[in-house]
Amino acid sequence: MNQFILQGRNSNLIFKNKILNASGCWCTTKKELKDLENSNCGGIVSKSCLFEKYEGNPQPRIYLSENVSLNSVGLANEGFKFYDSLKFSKPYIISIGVKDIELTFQMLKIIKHDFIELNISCPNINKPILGYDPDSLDDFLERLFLICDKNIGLKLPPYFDNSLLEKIANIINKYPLTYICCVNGIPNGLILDKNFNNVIKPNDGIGGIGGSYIKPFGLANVKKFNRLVKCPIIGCGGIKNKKDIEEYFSVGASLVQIGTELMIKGPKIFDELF
Ligand code: RRO
Repeated sequence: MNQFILQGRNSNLIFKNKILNASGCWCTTKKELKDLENSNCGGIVSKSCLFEKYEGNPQPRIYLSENVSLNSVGLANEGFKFYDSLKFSKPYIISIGVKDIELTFQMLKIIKHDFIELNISCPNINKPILGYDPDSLDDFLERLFLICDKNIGLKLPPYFDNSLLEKIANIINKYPLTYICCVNGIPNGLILDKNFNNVIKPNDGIGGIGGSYIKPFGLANVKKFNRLVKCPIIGCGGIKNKKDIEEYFSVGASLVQIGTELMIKGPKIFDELF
């Protein structure tokens, strides 16, 4: 049985299989989200949204290749009310981009949907990444759980320093989080073409790195967090095939998300994976 039940604080999500899209991949427009509904993915995560619709960074802003991707989309999204208005025939999680803390609290007060993934790891917002700042993250979560009874997952950045990872794990254990998802893209990557030109336009060509290159970091982060936190973990980073998925399950992931490979192959990728 491939089913997984994600236990929330007052309701559960029942996934028919354990493979979801990664937020940001094939999940910004209504058509893309419908494509996911009609595919063999077990659940849907929306593009990280902000209070208002936002067009994001100039194009080209995504580079895809067999083993590595680079993006600086810059939180292009339709605004949180759009994502909150949609209903699907499979589990649906709305991702919120935590860019401005006060606006995030406002969204959480208004939003009706019950399962939220808070993205505290966007590599492209030109602000400190909240997931790399344990004191600010602790303050944020303390405030959040005073006002919010929703089911909250956290999308984490990849950690490269053990003491920081352990501090973050201790903070996670202080709060009734529904899950964590490890990992978002690695920030501050640069890829040049054969003429030494940037392959994406925004931010001097610099953005978040995904794809196979980051799988070793995703796996290690899941393995370490699995030894330290109480909540379930969604594994993400560089998954291309069933073996990659089994690797994430073997180090403690309960569910997985597919990013770069979904962007390359489209939602038919789920037919190969599930
Ligand atoms: O929109 C983006 O540029 C973006 C986001 Br919010 C994120 O979380 N991760 C990423 O690679 N790109």
